[in-house]
Order: sequence, then C-alpha cells, then structure tokens
Amino acid sequence: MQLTRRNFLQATAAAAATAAALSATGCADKKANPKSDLPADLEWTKAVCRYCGIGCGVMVGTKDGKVLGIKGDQENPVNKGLLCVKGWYLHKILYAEDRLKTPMIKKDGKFVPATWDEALDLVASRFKEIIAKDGPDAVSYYGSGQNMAEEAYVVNKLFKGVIGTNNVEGNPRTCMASAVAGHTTTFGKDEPMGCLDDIEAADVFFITGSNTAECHPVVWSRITNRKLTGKDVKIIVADPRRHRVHEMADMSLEFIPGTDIALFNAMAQVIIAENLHDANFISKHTTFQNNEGPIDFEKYKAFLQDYTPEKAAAVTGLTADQIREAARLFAAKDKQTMTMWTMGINQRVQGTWANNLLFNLHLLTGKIGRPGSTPFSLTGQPSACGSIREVGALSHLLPAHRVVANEAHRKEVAAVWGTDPAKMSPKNGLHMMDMFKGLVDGRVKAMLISTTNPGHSLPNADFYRKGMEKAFLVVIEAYHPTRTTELADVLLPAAMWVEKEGIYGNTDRRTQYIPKLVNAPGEAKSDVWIFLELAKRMGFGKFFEHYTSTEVIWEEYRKLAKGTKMDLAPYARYKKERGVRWPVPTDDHAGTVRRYSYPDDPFVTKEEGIKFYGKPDGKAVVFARPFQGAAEKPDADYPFWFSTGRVLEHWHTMTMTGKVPELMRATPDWYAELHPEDAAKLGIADGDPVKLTTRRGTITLPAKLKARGIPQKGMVMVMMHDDRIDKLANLLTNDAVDAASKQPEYKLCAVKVAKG
Ligand SMILES: Nc1nc2c(c(=O)[nH]1)N[C@H]1C(S)=C(S)[C@@H](COP(=O)(O)OP(=O)(O)OC[C@H]3O[C@@H](n4cnc5c(=O)[nH]c(N)nc54)[C@H](O)[C@@H]3O)O[C@H]1N2
Ligand SMILES: Nc1nc2c(c(=O)[nH]1)N[C@H]1C(S)=C(S)[C@@H](COP(=O)(O)OP(=O)(O)OC[C@H]3O[C@@H](n4cnc5c(=O)[nH]c(N)nc54)[C@H](O)[C@@H]3O)O[C@H]1N2
Ligand code: SF4
Ligand SMILES: [Mo]
Repeated sequence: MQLTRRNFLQATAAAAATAAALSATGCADKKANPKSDLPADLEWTKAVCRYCGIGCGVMVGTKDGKVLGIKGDQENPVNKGLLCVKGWYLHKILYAEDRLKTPMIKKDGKFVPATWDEALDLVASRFKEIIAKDGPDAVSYYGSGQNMAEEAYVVNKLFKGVIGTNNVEGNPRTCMASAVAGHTTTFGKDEPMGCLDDIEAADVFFITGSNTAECHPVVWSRITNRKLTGKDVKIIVADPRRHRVHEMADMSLEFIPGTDIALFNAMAQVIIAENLHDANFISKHTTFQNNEGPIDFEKYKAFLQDYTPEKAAAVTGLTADQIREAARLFAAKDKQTMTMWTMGINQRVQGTWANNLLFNLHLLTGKIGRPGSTPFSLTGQPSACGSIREVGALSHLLPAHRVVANEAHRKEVAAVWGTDPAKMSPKNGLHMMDMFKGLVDGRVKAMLISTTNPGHSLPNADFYRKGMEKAFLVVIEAYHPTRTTELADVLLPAAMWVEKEGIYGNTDRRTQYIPKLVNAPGEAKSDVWIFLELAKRMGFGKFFEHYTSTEVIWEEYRKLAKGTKMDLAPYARYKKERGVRWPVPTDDHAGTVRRYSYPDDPFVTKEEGIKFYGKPDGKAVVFARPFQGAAEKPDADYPFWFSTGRVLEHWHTMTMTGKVPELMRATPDWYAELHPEDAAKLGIADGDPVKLTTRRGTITLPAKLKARGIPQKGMVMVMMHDDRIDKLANLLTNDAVDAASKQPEYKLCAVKVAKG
C-alpha cells in the first residue's frame, strides 16, 4: 500500500499514544493555522532535521535573518510532513544564551576570549610542535555523525593525507561500528540494502534493541500506520526492557539482558528444523562460515543444535514456545518481514555477531532484497552514514568504503586529494577507546574535537575525562560550558545547522542538503572554515586552497565515490530535490531504492535477480556465531544488570534539547528505572533515592517505578542525558569493546543497587 499523507496522519493519533506528542505539520504556519502566533510573511525553505538518523525534511521559516518557526516538509518522502517534538522546536537551539560566540583560550585555569588569529595560531603551532617531537600519531581528531559530509571529508584529508596519522575517530564508534562490521562481514559492503519504503510493504516487523517509539519516532509512526491500515500486520518486539514499542506489539520477548544471541540462533534453528527456510535462495545466494572459516549447511545445522528452543529458553528466560512462535511468525511463507535494531544490538561486546545473526534470519528465509523484506539497521545520528561511514572518517577507513590498509585504496584517494600517498600510514589508527586511553597514558598528546561531547558520552567517563584534561584539547563547539569544553585548552565557536550549508546522509542512503539560512551568532564559524584555516596555518594551505565552497569539496569527494557502487549525485541536485538515495550511477539517475536486487539496483541484472556484489562470489555469508554474553555479568557483589538509553524529548548530552523550554517541561528530571518487585524487595518506594554502584563509579538518582520503560526483574535502566557531573550514567558504564567493531558495551554491565 502506498503511503499517503492522509493515512500517515491517521497513524499520528496512534503513534502519539505510544510515542508521546508527534506533531502534524501545519500548526506553525499561519495559512494552515490562523491561530499561529508566527508572522504571516515568513520565508519557508527546505532543510533537514539535525537530530536522528531518519533525516526528516523540515521547512524552516525565517524572517529578518532569524529562524522563527519549523514545520514538517510535506514533500519529503521520509516524513511527509510529520515531525517529532524535537524537530518541532529545532530552531530554539540556535538562540540559547550559552552559545559560544568567540574563541577562548584557557590561561591559568580560566577561559579568556581570544581572536580567531590567536586561537588558530596557537592550535596550529602546538599541533606542529607535537608532530615534530613525537610524530604524527601523537595527534588525533575525534568527530561525529552530526558532522556534515564536507567537514568530515576535509578533516579526514588533513589528518590521514597530509599530517599522516590515521588517528581519526568519531562517535559513530559508540553507535554504528557494530553495524558497519556486521554489514561488511555478511555482505562485503557497509550500509543497509533496504529502505524506509519497506515499512509500507512489510507484514511482520521484528524490532529488537530499539526503542523505535522514542528514538526514531517518525519511523514508529510509519510502522503504527502500517499496523493499523494493513491486513494482519504483526509486530514482534525483543527487548529486555518493556517500552512503548511493546504497547503495540503482538508478541513481546523480554529476555535476560545480553542473551538475544541465543534467541536469534534458536530462531534460526526452528526455521530450519520446521522447514521454513528457503533452500533455493540459500544455495544460490549464501555461503556459510563459523569463526574458524568456511563450513557447509550441514555443519551450520549441527552448530544450531546447541540452540534448540528448549536450550535457548534456559539461557534467555523465555519459553521454548515463545521462541518457536517468534521464528514461525518471522519466517511465515508469503509474508514480508522487516527487522529493525539499534543500540540494544550494537552497543555490546557481541554487537558485530548480533548483527550477523539478524542478517542470518533474512538470508535463511530469503526475506531480503524485495519490498517489505529486509534487515534494516536504524542509524542513530543524522549523518553517521553520510559523513562517517561513507566519507570514511574512522581510523580504518578511507572515502567511499575504502580502507587504509589497502595500498591501492590509499593511492586512489591520494590521487584525488592531490597528496603524496607515501605520507599515508598503512596502519589502522587507534580506535576510539584506545585513542582516549592514549590521552591518559600520554601516547596521544593532542586532540581536536568537533560536534561531539565525549566528556559526557564516553563509557567509564571518569577515567577518560582525566586524559582529556591532561592533553592539549581543542574543542569546536556551539555552546559553553559543556562536559567537554570544561576540559579543553582552546574553544572554537561553531556555526550550527542552518547557520552553515552542507550534506547529511540518513539511514536509508538518502543524501540531503541543508542550506545556510541565517548567520551564526558572534564570531562563530563553520567547522569546514575552521579545518581549512587550521590546515593553512599548519603550512598545508596548498592542499586545501582550492576548496572555495562546500560544493567544490563535495564534487571532489564525488570523484572518489564514482565507480564504487556508492556513486553520488551532483551538489546542485541535492539543493533542489528532497534527497537522492545512492548509488546514483549517472548524474541524472533517480537514485536506488533497494540495493543488491533487480530491478532497483542498477548493478544487478534480471538474470542475477539478487547479487551481493560486495563479496567476490556475489554471495552473502551466514555466520555460526556462538552465544557468549556480556563482558561483565551480575555476580554476588554486583547482582543487577545495568543498562542505559534515551527518552523522546532529549538528545544525548542535552546541550541542545536542554535549552528548549518545551522539551525541558516535558522531561525535567532524571531517575533510575527499576522493576517494582525488585524495588519492593530492596525497600525502595517510588521517588526514593537509589544508590547505583559499578566497578567504575557510583551515582544516586530517585527511583522511578512507573517510568516509560520498565526494565525486567534484575535490571536497572538510567538515561544517558543527565549532565550533572555526579549523575552521569557513564560514570558507571563499561568500556569493554567488541573485538571486531571496537564499539563499547554501553548497554550491559553489573551494578549494586541500594536505597540511597
Ligand atoms: N529521542 C532521542 N532519539 C534519538 C537519540 C536521542 O538521544 N534521543 N539518539 C539517536 C542515536 S545517536 C541513537 S544511537 C539512537 C538509539 O536508539 P535506541 O537504540 O532505540 O535507544 P536506546 O534507548 O539507547 O536503547 C534501546 C533499547 O536497547 C535495549 N537493550 C538493553 N540491553 C539489551 C540487550 O541485551 N539486547 C537487546 N536486544 N536490547 C537491549 C534497552 O532496553 C533499550 O530500550 O537513537 C537516535 N535517536
Ligand atoms: N551511557 C550511554 N552513553 C552513550 C550512549 C548510550 O546509549 N548510553 N550512546 C552513545 C551513542 S550511540 C552516541 S551517538 C553518543 C553521542 O554522544 P555525543 O556525540 O557526545 O553527544 P551529543 O550531545 O550529540 O554531542 C554533540 C555536540 O555537538 C555540539 N554541536 C551541535 N552542532 C554543532 C556543529 O555544527 N558544530 C560543532 N562543532 N558542534 C556542534 C552540540 O552542542 C553537542 O555538544 O553517545 C554515546 N554514549
Ligand atoms: S524523528 Fe528524528 S529526524 Fe524526524 S523530527 Fe524527530 S529527531 Fe528529527
Ligand atoms: Mo548513536
């Protein structure tokens, strides 16, 4: 069924009940709503929401150089006019009182305002000194999935191509790294093959480790719309904590934290045992592997014998019948099944494997590569795909899905960059946790940070904050103070969102353009401008002086994407169109709806039907991955599971949403979610202070027994948003990482709970 605006809006009411206020468009516009208090003569321009990875289209209402209102963009196919509350109040983040308006240099422990010349010359000379004395690997860059693509492209070139260090990381390492590793191991190429349009064609939704209702609200409204208007549409949710998705679900699987690996294997076991698999698809399009190497189907079946529903029930706390039922629903013949997941899967030491196992379920049943049937990894940040995964701004990557370890890739990139390939290190840079460890132990002496707040968001934060304090830390930020700016030596004020122009790439390969509509306050400058100035002052001007506009940067980057099956469109098209999904094989191509399958994917023929061309043999890999569990499990001393997450109204470290009165009114205080039975046993009533202690730290928060989420018995949940220094959830979280993706296990560790 095609999604129309009418039924989209119908869904809003249902979604509102489960997701909290989703605003229909039009309310801010004088024409649609005469009661609106906005001037009638606003100029409305299309842009993109700067929060989550869905990439909703927004219309930005400006007058006299100020953004006064926002409404959903009805022409954008992502959201058809809908926005969640965060998008609705987007403009207010520009006008917060604590916007950083001038560069600042810390002198005798205090920040004093400085000119751009003073601040940039200081940064350039300190970086050059450190590189001269300790080598290029003594400096580092830490960026973000909220960077624009052009920013990531330029800074990646500066560090990897010119300075000669691969110490370029970003917060997608905290977020999407396990999805990257999952996609590349299974399919040989990163990023989802499916797309948001699959929602309207799916019959079964399998949602796991994703609080879609609060974290991807517009996707949730599309799912609820499908559920309410489609025929016999089912939702299965698998999450150790009961949240708003459960309220609409036909089946809730509340397993013991971390045991979903056993659940996914058990679902595969049932699918094969009950002959629900697609033998033809398997033989044509898949190969099998375990952790040692290639295996055959029989050996894979034998591996699954450890995961019969009865055995998995004992591990997961579910019943064998629940597991069978979920597998049958997932695999039902002639039904289209769409799986979605986010941090409950990725932020785990078994995160890469968990991604592989979700792909397995689709490959075994052949429910992949056709409308409504797809594994669809939900991306967290607005441009984790567009700016980091595609531009290659992680320590092992180069632009357009290339890798630093590959000599041919380095040469291709250097040729376009106009740099010396011999300058580039063939060695992966330090991954995020090691880079920050490097600040603590002195291996890394300086760090440039843009568009992220690691002083708040890193796991085991207290330990890493000490390293940030010790090193030469330069922070490009829109606000001050933040939990990171307070640790810095130099602060550089950033223009944000529509105060600059650039490209974002969302969760379904849609590349979209954000125009500059207003001036930044004070002397704040775009991150691109800052990177180019730094490069110049470090003596590398000749490599960067041709970047006279973001368009020039984009067109150069586009050359690197050409012919990689990640081809991109000319800048001018994004300015006009509501995004284009790559691959875009020719400049006027309409964009690719689904990858790897005919007729959508231009690189797959009718005869091939489906081709996983990321792999040399064109086949995806079904992995036998055993259940191992979390790095730190509850024991006698720390008997509860501790997990962390998000609420609808707030964004990460609250530097932005914390400035919006409407959002603060909706969710003003922070708490620890407990199961009521656990609370009763511990003598804790609603609102009582609860002291939470892990091996890394202690925080005390009021108990909330009827929160939006209810963790299962034996589990405590705290939101990551609270920015008070003694209440950071990350004082408690574990910095253990997944061996393949190097993503930390924010979702699971062991905690002691006491009345505070
Ligand atoms: N409102 C809002 N929306 C956001 C963001 C925000 O800050 N605020 N941030 C954006 C970003 S960057 C991201 S990454 C996404 C995050 O989006 P989500 O991943 O949906 O959000 P979280 O609340 O971090 O975690 C989701 C769920 O993981 C579950 N979980 C815990 N342990 C396990 C486990 O062992 N297995 C499984 N399967 N699940 C488990 C938790 O119960 C939790 O409800 O949201 C994006 N959207
Ligand atoms: N406990 C716990 N911790 C987590 C997680 C979790 O689930 N639990 N999730 C992890 C995940 S998935 C993520 S993505 C991270 C997010 O963690 P962070 O990236 O640290 O959090 P944000 O608040 O998004 O930080 C973005 C910063 O950029 C600033 N900013 C905004 N616009 C601009 C701009 O245009 N230029 C510049 N230079 N700055 C700008 C904002 O003011 C803000 O301070 O947190 C991770 N940490
Ligand atoms: S759903 Fe995501 S992209 Fe859409 S308005 Fe909300 S935060 Fe912005
Ligand atoms: Mo994220």
